[in-house]
Amino acid sequence: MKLHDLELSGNCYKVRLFCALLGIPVDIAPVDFMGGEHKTEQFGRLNPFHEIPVLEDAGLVLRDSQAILVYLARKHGGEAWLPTAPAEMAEVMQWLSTAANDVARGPNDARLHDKFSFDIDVARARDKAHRLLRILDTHLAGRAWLALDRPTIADVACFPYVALAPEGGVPLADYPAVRGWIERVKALPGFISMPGLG
Ligand SMILES: N[C@@H](CCC(=O)N[C@@H](CS)C(=O)NCC(=O)O)C(=O)O
Repeated sequence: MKLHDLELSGNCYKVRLFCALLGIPVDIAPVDFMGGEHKTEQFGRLNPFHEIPVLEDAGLVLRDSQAILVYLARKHGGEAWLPTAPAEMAEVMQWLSTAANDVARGPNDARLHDKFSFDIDVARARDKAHRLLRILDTHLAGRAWLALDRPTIADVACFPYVALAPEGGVPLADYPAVRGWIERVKALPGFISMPGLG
């Protein structure tokens, strides 16, 4: 199994982290992101959206970190990380949508602006980040995990850019339940870190 990867990407880290939590090996193929390798025609044959991560597994080529988590959870995680009962599966999936939308357009965009100089309306991204963090903090006030009563890929999908929010000028000081959740994720057996997580 091969992951086309960038160490500083939270979307790629999501996949590395989940492989570590599952205890499955993955070969890392670093992409020269700053050199524009992902924009080449050759990379476009792997992912026509020209984005990382991309996972290759026995002839299968998968783009999008959420889709990759779904694949790995169902292939290697049994019912633990993504159960198949309709309501339970949907409860996890709604947080994958949150990761792809609210997390991406909030804390992720703010970090892209501050850390990688992307041309993004950073005030708007920070507003969205704080709106998301208020919702998460309320949600997590009376529970340990985002979905169900245990860690699932909902937590893995949302974790990186929420935990990295301070790198985009979005402090977590006002969100104690979110900080408690971050510590719980960091305490999971097999957890690995990435630059910026402290
Ligand atoms: N929905 C995709 C988004 C992936 C994405 O935006 N990746 C970034 C790196 S973190 C990228 O490759 N951006 C391409 C670019 O900025 O040119 C996912 O979750 O994997």
